[in-house]
Order: sequence, then C-alpha cells, then structure tokens
Amino acid sequence: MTLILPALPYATDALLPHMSPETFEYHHGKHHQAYVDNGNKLIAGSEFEGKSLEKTITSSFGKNPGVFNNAAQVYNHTFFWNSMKPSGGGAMPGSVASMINDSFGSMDEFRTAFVQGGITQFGSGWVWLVVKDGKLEIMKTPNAENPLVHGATPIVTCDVWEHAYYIDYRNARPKFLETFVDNLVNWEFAESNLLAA
Ligand code: MN3
Repeated sequence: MTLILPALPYATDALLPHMSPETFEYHHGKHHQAYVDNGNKLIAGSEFEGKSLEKTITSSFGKNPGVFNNAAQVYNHTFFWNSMKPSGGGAMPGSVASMINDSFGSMDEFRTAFVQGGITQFGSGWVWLVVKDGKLEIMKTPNAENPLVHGATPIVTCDVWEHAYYIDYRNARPKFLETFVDNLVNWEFAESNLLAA
C-alpha cells in the first residue's frame, strides 16, 4: 500500500493550551511526514507493496527493520492524533468507565498506571491502553513497536518520544502524560476501539 499522511482530526491550535501549533508543525508536518516518505521509498517494489498497513507492520516485525519502523510509526502517529480531542479527558462513556473500573479498580488507579507506564518507558516509545485476552491493560513499547505485534488491540496511545513534548513541556514527561489523561484523551475514540475489539 501507499502510506499517506492523514489530515489532523482538528485544527493545529485546537488543543491549546496543552499542545501548541508549533508542536504539530514539527510532529505531524515533519516527523510523521518523514515516516510516510521513507516508508514509501522502502515499500516500493518490495513484497509489502500489496499489503495493508496492519499486515505490513506484523509481517515486517523482526524481519525488515526499515519497513517496520516507518510503517509502524505511520500507524502509531495516526492513532495518537485520534487518541486526543479538544476538551478531552474528563467524563467517559459508561461502557469505557465500567471496563476501566473492572480492569484497574478505579479511574485514579488507571491514571496512575498509564502515567507510570509512560514515565518508565526508558528512552523513546509509546504507552498504550490495550485490550489483551478480554481485559484492559497498560502496555509500553520501545521506539516504533506497537500492540499489533504483541497480540493486543490498541485503545488509546500517548507518544513519549521527546519530540512529542519537548516544545511544550521541555523535559517534563510526567506533566505531559498527566495532561494527556486529564485534558486531551478522546474517550469516544477509546469506546469505538473497544466496541470493535
Ligand atoms: Mn512522534
């Protein structure tokens, strides 16, 4: 398949004051775009040319690092943009709330686990809320890795590469993760992924 850079699901100033237009200019306009461009160069004429993005990710993992890293980062960033919305966080659909309570005990315990997962991902990577074996759990992944290669279904994600937060938060990764849960996360997106899982 040909990788594409999707338009953001909101304007670049829609997440102010939590995420700035400058962050989107670099993170979506340059980083995400580079994964698209580099991935397309590597996929052209290869065995991956006719495959879906998901199939390209799972079949290149551990075999073709160039294709895997770029294809997975295209998927991960698109998933990340959709994991946020203006005036996010806060109240969640009942189906999500009950599954969070069943799996973590309470919303507070989920928040602590998600933030800790992001903080303790040493170096670059991602923290995810996933469904695995019918239960919600926190998964952290290094670099471009994602839940698709670990038998899990992603529900929401936060990018913890430094380029995701350095303009707006400098080195304060914990503050960025707390803001993601409190003010940015799109629980309706989470619900649609849960229903499809
Ligand atoms: Mn990123």
